[in-house]
Amino acid sequence: MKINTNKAALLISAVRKEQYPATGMPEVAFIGRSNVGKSSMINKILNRKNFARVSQKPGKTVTINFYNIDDKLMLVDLPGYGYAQASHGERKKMTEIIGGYLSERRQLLQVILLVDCRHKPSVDDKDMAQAIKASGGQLVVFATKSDKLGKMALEKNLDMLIEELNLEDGDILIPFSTQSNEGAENFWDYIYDFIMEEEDE
Ligand SMILES: Nc1nc2c(ncn2[C@@H]2O[C@H](COP(=O)(O)OP(=O)(O)OP(=O)(O)O)[C@@H](O)[C@H]2O)c(=O)[nH]1
Ligand SMILES: [Mg+2]
Repeated sequence: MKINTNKAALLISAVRKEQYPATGMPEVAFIGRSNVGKSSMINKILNRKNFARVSQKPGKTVTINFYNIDDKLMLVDLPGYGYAQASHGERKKMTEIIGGYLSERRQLLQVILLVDCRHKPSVDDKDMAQAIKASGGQLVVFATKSDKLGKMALEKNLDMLIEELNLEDGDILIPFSTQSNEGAENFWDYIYDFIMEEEDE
C-alpha cells in the first residue's frame, strides 16, 4: 500500500482522550525532549515547510496533533518533555498528556523516539527508551540535527547513544537532519517495511 504524502491534513489538536480522533488508522507517534525537532521531522518527511508548527523556543507543541496522511496513516506530534523553563504544573500536565496517549491508544503501532545527536540522552529519554521496550514495541531512535556535527563527531556520538540508551540488536538508530535530508528516506523505508507490511497481512 502506497501512501500519498501530499495528502496530509491536521485532523485535530487534542489534549483530552475524548478529543482523540475516532479512526482505526495506524498511528506513528513522535516523542522526545522539547526542541529536539519532532515537528520539524514531520515537516521534513512530508516535504512541507511549516505544516507542523516549529519554534526556536522549546515548548512549542502543547497539544497532541494528529496528522491524517492519505487516510492510511496518522502521524502524531506529541508535546515535548523536559522543558526546563516550564513550571512544575506545566510539566506535570505535559507528562499527563503524553502518558495518557501512550498508555491507552490502541492503534498506536510505533513510537519514534527523537534525541539530539549532540547531547547525552536525559534521564527522561532513557526512561522513554526503556518504556518503549517494556511495552513490547521496537525501539526506533532518530538522532536529530545531524547537520550540526562533522562526520567523525557524528559517528562518535552515535556510538555514545547506543551505549547510553542501551541499544541492542533489533533496535534501530538513524541519524536525521532537516538540513541535509539525512534520514528522511529511512523513515519511509521503515514505515513501509515494518508498519504498512503488517497492516497488509
Ligand atoms: N540545524 C537543524 N535544526 C533543526 C533540525 N530539526 C529541528 N531544528 C530546529 O530545532 C528547533 C526546534 O524544532 P521543533 O521541530 O519545533 O522541535 P519540537 O521537538 O517539535 O519542540 P516542542 O514542540 O517544543 O516539543 C527549531 O528551531 C528547528 O528549526 C535539524 O535537523 N537541523
Ligand atoms: Mg513541536
